[in-house]
Amino acid sequence: MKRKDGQPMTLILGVIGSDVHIIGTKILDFAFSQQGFRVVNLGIMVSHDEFVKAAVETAADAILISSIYGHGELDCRGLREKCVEAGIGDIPLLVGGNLVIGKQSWDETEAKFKAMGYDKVYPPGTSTETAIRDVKEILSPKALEVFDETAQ
Ligand code: B12
Repeated sequence: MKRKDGQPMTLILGVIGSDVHIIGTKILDFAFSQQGFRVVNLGIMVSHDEFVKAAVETAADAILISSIYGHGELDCRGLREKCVEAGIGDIPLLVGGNLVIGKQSWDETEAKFKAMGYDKVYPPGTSTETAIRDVKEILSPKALEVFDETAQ
């Protein structure tokens, strides 16, 4: 997916906090790259500052955060504020994985993360197709090509 200037849309991807579960982000990296996105995969144990620095340096179009080990609420709190401080306050923030420990009400979890400034919040087991569809939709106003809902 390309920007209006012809450059590929850039996504920052990483596993936040002290979390080492890397497999999901490897799959997301592959799937988004296949769709023509430029993926800057920061790997595991990524701090707020690392996400923000990478986004600023690459003029990224969105940040995709993965949190699998259950401490997502603690780890994700404050990232939006860091983005604002760095002058990229309006960058789309998408977060997914296993955001909380055990089985808690999804509606409550989603509401908590939205209140923290996340644009999209994904439940466990979200497919790459869903993630790609949403990112294309969110970024379609900045895109060169017309967003095609049927495209994978
Ligand atoms: C493999 C594994 C490990 C490995 C990780 C190896 C590695 N380097 O990746 C090891 C053994 C290290 C490990 C350690 C731990 N683990 Co572990 N682990 C797993 C396991 C078995 C599989 C995870 C996995 O790879 N899934 C496959 C990938 C493809 O799925 P995924 O990560 O969910 O990602 C997909 C989607 O969720 C989505 N997605 C993910 N992120 C995002 C982000 C966005 C924006 C979007 C759109 C989509 C998206 O896209 C992916 C593709 O579809 C799960 C149980 C399970 N069956 O899921 C437990 C599990 C994740 N682990 C768990 C726990 C508790 C731990 C430990 C805390 C255990 C401990 N007490 O030490 C530690 C944490 C260590 C740490 N600091 O991170 C819990 C988490 C509980 C919770 N959140 O409620 C789980 C669920 C096991 C359980 N049932 O209790 N673990």
